[in-house]
Amino acid sequence: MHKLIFATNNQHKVDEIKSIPGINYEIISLKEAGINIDIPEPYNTLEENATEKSSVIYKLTGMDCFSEDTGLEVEALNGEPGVKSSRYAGEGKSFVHKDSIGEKNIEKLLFKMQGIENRNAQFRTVLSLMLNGTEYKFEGICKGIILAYNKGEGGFGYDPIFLPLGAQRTFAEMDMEEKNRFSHRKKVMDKLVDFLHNSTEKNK
Ligand code: ITT
Repeated sequence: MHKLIFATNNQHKVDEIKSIPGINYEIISLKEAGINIDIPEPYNTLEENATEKSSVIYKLTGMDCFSEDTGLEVEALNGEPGVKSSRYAGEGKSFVHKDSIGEKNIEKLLFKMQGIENRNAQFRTVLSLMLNGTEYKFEGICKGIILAYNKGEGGFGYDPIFLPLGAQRTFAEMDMEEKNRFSHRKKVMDKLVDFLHNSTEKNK
């Protein structure tokens, strides 16, 4: 099976993507590839950071790979925390919402949104694929609203305060299969899978 490195250090992202059925590629995390680096996200856009992450891993390995950068964009806050989602309340990682940084990010966001009626928000994921040395980009969006309090114990990041449009439960109350019915990450992966399928067919 064709191998594809997923350039992330966030195990939750890896688990979510591996839980999607029917991907005809062997997805290998950085950890599984034996690569232990903290890839910088130096830019002010999800697009540039996604490119940075996949390019770093491509240069290091020469292998086909992809990365994604995700932000929670809140309408009433002009798109904040956006590209700063993982470090909204300060530097550090927020892989698990139970981490103190993850909790602090949520606290800061809920504080900023006190008294704000417009709770509209979206998760936006930009995926950068490096295939045979060429980059391709894809986007996935999940719209929803920000609750005024945490609800649910699962997931990671901002999952406990995000209620997707059309859902009755927050992402943190869903198992992965249910989250995949709504999520930005699943939508962008569907585009990636279609693209890979079409490019494999063309090369036959
Ligand atoms: P990598 O860069 O190693 O992939 P990361 O966690 O730093 O991991 P991002 O910069 O893309 O990844 O993510 C920014 C933050 O957005 C992330 O740390 C979470 O706090 C939040 N986030 C991303 N996807 C999320 C999701 O599906 N549910 C809830 N929060 C999410």
